[in-house]
Amino acid sequence: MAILPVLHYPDSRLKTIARPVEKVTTDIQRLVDDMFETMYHGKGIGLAATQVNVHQRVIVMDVQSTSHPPLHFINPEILDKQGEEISEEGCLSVPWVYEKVCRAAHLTVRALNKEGETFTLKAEGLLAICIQHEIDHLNGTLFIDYLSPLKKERAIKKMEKLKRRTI
Ligand code: K1U
Ligand code: ZN
Repeated sequence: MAILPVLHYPDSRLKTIARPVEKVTTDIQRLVDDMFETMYHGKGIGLAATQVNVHQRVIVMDVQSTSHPPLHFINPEILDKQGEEISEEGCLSVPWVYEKVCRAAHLTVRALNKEGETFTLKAEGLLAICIQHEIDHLNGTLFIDYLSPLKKERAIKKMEKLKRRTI
C-alpha cells in the first residue's frame, strides 16, 4: 500500500470531472487500498480519487461515529435524497478550513464494490454528508464552492495564511 500525495486548492486538477470505472481491475483494487491508507494518514473521514489526481469515480470513507465499517464506492450514484441538514465540513484538499454547508440529510446510494458487485446503501447524518462531499469531488466541486463569495474569500485567505506558516 502507499500514501499518495493529496492535491490542494487552488490546483486546477481538482476541477476535473472523473470518468466511470469500466472494469474493476486489480489496479482499481490497489487504488482503493492506497486511498484508505492516504485517508487515514491525513486523519480524514473520506477521500475521493480526484484528490489524489486519479480521475476515476472511486471514493472511500470511514465515519467512525456510525455503525458502518470502512466503506468504498466505485461509480457511486445517488438514487434518492431527502431533507436538509446544515453541518460543518472540512477537506483534506482545503486544509484548516471548516465551514457550514447545507446538504440532503438522508440519501440512498448505489455503487460497485472491489469485487465488482452492485450494492445499495441508505445513509444519514455525517455518513450522508460525507458521501455527498466525496461525490462532489468526482464532479470537480469543492465544499467551499457552496459558500458566499465573501465567506469563500475569507476561507481561502485563512488557508493561505496557515499554509505559509507551516512551510
Ligand atoms: O477531503 C475530504 O474529502 C475528506 C473530508 C471529508 C468530510 C469531512 C467532513 C464533512 C464532510 C466530508 C475530511 O475528512 S476533513 C477532516 C475531518 O476529519 C473532519 C472535518 C470536519 C468534520 C468531521 C471530520
Ligand atoms: Zn474534500
